[in-house]
Amino acid sequence: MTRIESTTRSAGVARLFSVAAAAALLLVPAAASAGIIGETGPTFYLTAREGNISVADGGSIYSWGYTSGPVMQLPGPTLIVTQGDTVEVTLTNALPAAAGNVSIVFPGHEATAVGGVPGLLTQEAPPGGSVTYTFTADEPGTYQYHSGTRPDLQVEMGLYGALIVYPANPATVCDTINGAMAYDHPGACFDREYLFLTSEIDVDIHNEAQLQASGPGPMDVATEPYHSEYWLFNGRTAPDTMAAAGDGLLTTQPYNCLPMMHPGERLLIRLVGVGRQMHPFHHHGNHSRVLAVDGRLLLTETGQLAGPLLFTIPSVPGQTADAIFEWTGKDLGWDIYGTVADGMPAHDCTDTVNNETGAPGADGYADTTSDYPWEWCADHDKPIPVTLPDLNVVAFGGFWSGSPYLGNLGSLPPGEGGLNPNAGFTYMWHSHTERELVNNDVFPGGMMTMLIVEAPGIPID
Ligand SMILES: [Cu+2]
Repeated sequence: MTRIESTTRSAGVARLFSVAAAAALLLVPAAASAGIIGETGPTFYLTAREGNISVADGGSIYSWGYTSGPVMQLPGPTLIVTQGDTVEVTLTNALPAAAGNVSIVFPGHEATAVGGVPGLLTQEAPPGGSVTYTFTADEPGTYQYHSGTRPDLQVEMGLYGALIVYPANPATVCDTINGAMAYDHPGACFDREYLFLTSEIDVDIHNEAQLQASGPGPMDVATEPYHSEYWLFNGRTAPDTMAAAGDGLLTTQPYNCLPMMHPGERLLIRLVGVGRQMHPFHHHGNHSRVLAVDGRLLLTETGQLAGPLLFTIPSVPGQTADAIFEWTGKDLGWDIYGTVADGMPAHDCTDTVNNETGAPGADGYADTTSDYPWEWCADHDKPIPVTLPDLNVVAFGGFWSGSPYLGNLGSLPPGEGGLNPNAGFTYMWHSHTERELVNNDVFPGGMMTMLIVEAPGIPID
């Protein structure tokens, strides 16, 4: 057994999904980000365009999307601003004339509009025309934006995106990576943040819109009865969710969805329900503390966090939820870094300070300064409490590193594994409506990804 430094993940991923999607899927090493990829404001120029997205069963689906560039994207750019900003969004309509007008509404914000023509919910951009929306980002939090014109059709087609407002001049000081926080509250400090934008697709609607797109209009596309065949995180179906952000094969779907962390870090989940279906967002590995809903921090009268501790967070259409997820070796019952008897390097479980506060005194965890941080010392040197089966009788999952110990790659038969080159611990994060873990009825797929808990020292950029 060898302790892993770092390596790549590409070849193995293809093998995992070789049944359904390997031919279509060329996964390259995924680059997660401590921050969320998006475009920073406060001024944005978006254009509504048509195009195609790729789904992981090899399909291509006609769609519409907001973009700040020449090619549509799904979802629209994640708009990033700071509390207090006066946000200005100019929207231009480059959709086929048959699609008619298009617009944007910003739930949670009072937007005024200049230009365009009157619509049901707001001023709209007629074909070839523009409209400018302005609002003040009063409160920090996670929000969404989407079309306010025939939203049953235009949101289905892809006209939506996320809006993130970071707190300004916070009183709170966070002892996290970049001192990051989602709200001005100690409970909202985070080390890494990931967007989970949930949506679904009924292909019939997209096909009918494509048929009518070159016609005279106005479009008469039925959106009921609704039967979706695809379910997406951040505009992608699994396993594309785990491919790199900006992957060259997913030109209209720039955002991936591959949460990664080290033990002891605080991961912020920004969950955004943009579709019409509720999705039970189920994250294996631990519970998470819900911080806020629709950009409003949930607090007790005395200012303590009041949100629930959940294992499944409902992703509700039109709603957003923020939650903090943490992972350590606590309560596993065995030494996450392995035992000498198992051939692991000897290591101490040095516990002299409180990892949260830095105050002197043991807190049960290996110190963050040690080479083996956040091990639960009560389980130090305890082997995994099962006898691992012989390699000849194991059915291998692509994420199995060959070893139950963090950062350790074990022996694997040729062609097995490969998805977990740093021997992290992987946990599936997915919709718990399990029929949504397919691409057009082919499993695995859909609204699914993996959290990867990497060993200390393994870079997560
Ligand atoms: Cu599950």
